[in-house]
Amino acid sequence: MDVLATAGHVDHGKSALVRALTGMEPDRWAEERRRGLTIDLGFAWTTLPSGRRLAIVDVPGHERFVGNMLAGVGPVPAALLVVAADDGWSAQTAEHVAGLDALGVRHALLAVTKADLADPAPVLADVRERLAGTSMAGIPGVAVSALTGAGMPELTTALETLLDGLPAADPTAPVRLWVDRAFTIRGAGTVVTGTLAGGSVAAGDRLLLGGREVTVRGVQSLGAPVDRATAPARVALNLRGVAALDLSRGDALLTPAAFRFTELVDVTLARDPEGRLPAEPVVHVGSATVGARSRPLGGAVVRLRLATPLPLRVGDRLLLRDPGARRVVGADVLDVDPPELRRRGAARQRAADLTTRPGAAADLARRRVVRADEFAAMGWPVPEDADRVGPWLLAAGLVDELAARVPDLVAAHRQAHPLEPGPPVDVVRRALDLPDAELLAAVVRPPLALREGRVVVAAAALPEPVQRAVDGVLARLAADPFAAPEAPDLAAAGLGPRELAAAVRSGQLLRIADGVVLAPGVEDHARARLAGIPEPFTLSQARQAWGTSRRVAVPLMEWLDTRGATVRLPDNTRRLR
Ligand SMILES: Nc1nc2c(ncn2[C@@H]2O[C@H](COP(=O)(O)OP(=O)(O)OP(=O)(O)O)[C@@H](O)[C@H]2O)c(=O)[nH]1
Ligand SMILES: [Mg+2]
Repeated sequence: MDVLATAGHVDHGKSALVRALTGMEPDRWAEERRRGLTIDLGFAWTTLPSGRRLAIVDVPGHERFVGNMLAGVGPVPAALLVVAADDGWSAQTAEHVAGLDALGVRHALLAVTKADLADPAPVLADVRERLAGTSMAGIPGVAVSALTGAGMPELTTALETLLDGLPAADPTAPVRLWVDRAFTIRGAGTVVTGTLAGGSVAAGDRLLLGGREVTVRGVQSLGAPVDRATAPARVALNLRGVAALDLSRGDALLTPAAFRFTELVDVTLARDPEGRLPAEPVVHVGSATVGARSRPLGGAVVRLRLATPLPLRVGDRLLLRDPGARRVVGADVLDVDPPELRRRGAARQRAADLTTRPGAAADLARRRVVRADEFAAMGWPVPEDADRVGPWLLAAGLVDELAARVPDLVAAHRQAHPLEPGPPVDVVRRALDLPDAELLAAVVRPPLALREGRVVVAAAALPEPVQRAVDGVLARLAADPFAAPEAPDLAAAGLGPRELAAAVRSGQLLRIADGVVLAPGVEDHARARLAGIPEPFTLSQARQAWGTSRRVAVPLMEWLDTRGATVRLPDNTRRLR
């Protein structure tokens, strides 16, 4: 199915043309029919001779309802511009064309209607000339009469050609259905309608509406139930989990986790607005209309603070309207999570950055690290050279850059805290300004390693005979954790000062004092034994609890003090901390 929206001045014959094309009445309200005036959006559909199905969103032409008009055309990619042959280019022709131009609508067809009342040729020529400077430059034009049916076959043919040229919608895209109507049907409950511009919806789908989850009970398209509606399509969804009163035009039903709401966006104006951009433009996107405050950052780059958060993505086209001056300008979203601008000159710098370095890779470079799902929800593709670590995405080159900084951090920490095997991971995480310690796995490289919550110098391989000797010492310490071997024993095993230093560096032995080595983990053993004796205890009592000599007990006690495992009291006794 394809979807297009009408556009054009009040009374120029939009609804009559929709009626002639579809045989359906687009003016839904009694008041509309009584006054012969479209007030709100109307919906009709037909099957063209080729078999192609076409849904039409019929918009009001009256200047008072331009908000409704924009909500109708917002999510629709193609337009049918209607101009009356007996009236020609008029105020709302201009206003609607400006709106479509700001939205960047390129796929459109001009219908000069009421051809039974006046010669359509001059109007056709005039309108096409006026469209020359817009996104709709060069669109085909057809003269028709809804009254006599003249030109209708040509209009149908031109429509088929137009629809043939529409870019295909992405059926796998996440759903962002901008609601244009919400109502209650007796027996069925809440129903919303909208133009599905991407993705697909089926019964049973869960979608997010603001913060709440709703379930799709059933889907209708063009008045008939369907198993699944795939974009582009007009859809009506029967929803569970929400009352119609809680829904209104401009709400969006979203694929969970695929979008994030934002009230701050940096945009680039599609063209320089004639005159200044208003300080408080009205922003239209999809079927939503929200107030905003604008702040020019430099060049065509503007920061918008929205009065209500919207589920926007990078690349979205917004329409900014100055209600007072009846001026509109298009704006493309460049960033949905922009940095605060505090320093002097930050705004100008930001504008320059966004202008000279657009795109996903540059955005990721500015963020350094971001969760991959969040980056995708902003609307970015994964840059080719980005690194992935668990759920995180890192800017190109960042992993290497950080990895190169870790050895110095570890060395500095070991210098300041010689008794610690290395800095706790959180110290390194903070120094590298990383959001999560799990990222350290990617930046800690041999000979460094992550061990027991610290970044340590990993067990560099020891020469065979040294390793055997160290294993012997460790076996002995496993049997008696406080029996530090005597210097002659170490020497006899081939463990001189150099070999011992290497074993300590590798983390296999712990040096408590000159010539006193114990196994890592001795702290736990020491504390366990001390926990078994009354507090406070003397050094001698501790030594007895450990069953070791003064040669070991004295430095071990001091080592425990330094680590904060024990507290030394004024009378020289100690207790566990
Ligand atoms: N003679 C003639 N009259 C037409 C034709 N098309 C529409 N009309 C008449 O023009 C008037 C306005 O037509 P609508 O279709 O309601 O115009 P509209 O553009 O939908 O107006 P709004 O929705 O209010 O903006 C009606 O009285 C129609 O009968 C046509 O081709 N020929
Ligand atoms: Mg109408």
